[in-house]
Amino acid sequence: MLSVCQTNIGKGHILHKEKTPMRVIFETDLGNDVDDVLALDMLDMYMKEEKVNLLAICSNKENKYSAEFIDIMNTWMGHSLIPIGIIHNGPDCENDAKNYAQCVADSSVSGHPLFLRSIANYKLLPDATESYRKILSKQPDHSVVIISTGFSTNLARLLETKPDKYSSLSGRQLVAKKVQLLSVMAGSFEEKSVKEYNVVKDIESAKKVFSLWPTRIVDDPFEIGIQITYPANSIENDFKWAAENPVVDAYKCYMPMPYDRPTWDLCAVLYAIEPHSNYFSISQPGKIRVDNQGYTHFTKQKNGNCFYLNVSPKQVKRIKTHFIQMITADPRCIKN
Ligand SMILES: [Ca+2]
Repeated sequence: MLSVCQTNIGKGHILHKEKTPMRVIFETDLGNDVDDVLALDMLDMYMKEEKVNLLAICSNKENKYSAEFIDIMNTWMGHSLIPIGIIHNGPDCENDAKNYAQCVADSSVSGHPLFLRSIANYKLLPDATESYRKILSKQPDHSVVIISTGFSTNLARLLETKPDKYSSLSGRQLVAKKVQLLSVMAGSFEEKSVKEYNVVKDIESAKKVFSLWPTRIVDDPFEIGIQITYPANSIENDFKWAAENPVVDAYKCYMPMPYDRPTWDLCAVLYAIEPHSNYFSISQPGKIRVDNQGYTHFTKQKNGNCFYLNVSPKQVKRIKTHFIQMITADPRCIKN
């Protein structure tokens, strides 16, 4: 074991443990862009460090391979008990990208699946809105961080839920009571704004979340992740410690190699888990509005609950180094 882990010791990736792991729910459209996989990998590494208690992973990509890939990752990382929630009647994103999740799920050797699973039937997984209500109702007040790296559909539906067997509170009241932060990859606030994918796929839900969310929102906009790319040469050279790795296989399957991919979703994870490490700077408080075309608008407001991230060239460099260290670390070698 020592010889396996020596490769990571020299990397300067010394990870400190928070007193109590942060309670996190990961909301993802995993199966569209591959940065969700790297973001999930980061969360798994934070779990290994006992910095994060990943309460659930909810998919807003309506495709069975999304949940199946999450199960493969959880199983591979030794986190097979993390609950998974799925979406029904979600936005149509079936043909938006090459489904690397299916590609990895279909990998086999001599007729046997290459990666193990822990769940037998993905259709029986609970709806994400039910998962949220069930899990949030059991958490201490103002303790949960939600990281959203996909569409807003599940979160908008959660806000509209009614009292049920899990809680006498409405969805909005439950979020106000239990959630401390929504770290969300969405939108753009540059002068030359772009219609960002996560917003335009479900504009009505994005409108609802940004206007009705009752706690703090920190937005990781399009222009952050596009400045910080994950290097193809890391995918090709830094994973000698695992011959078969769902993260590497997903990356290689998503687009023809070599390519460097923006780290949009990883930035939402990094801010959420390490908000005081100065990886980013943060805007003044304000409100975020989504218009009918899917553009996002930020207006400063003294008591606003919304903020957005910025990065300097120096921070870009530091974040990129940190991402590579985290993603390439052998999970067997993480010390608490
Ligand atoms: Ca995503």
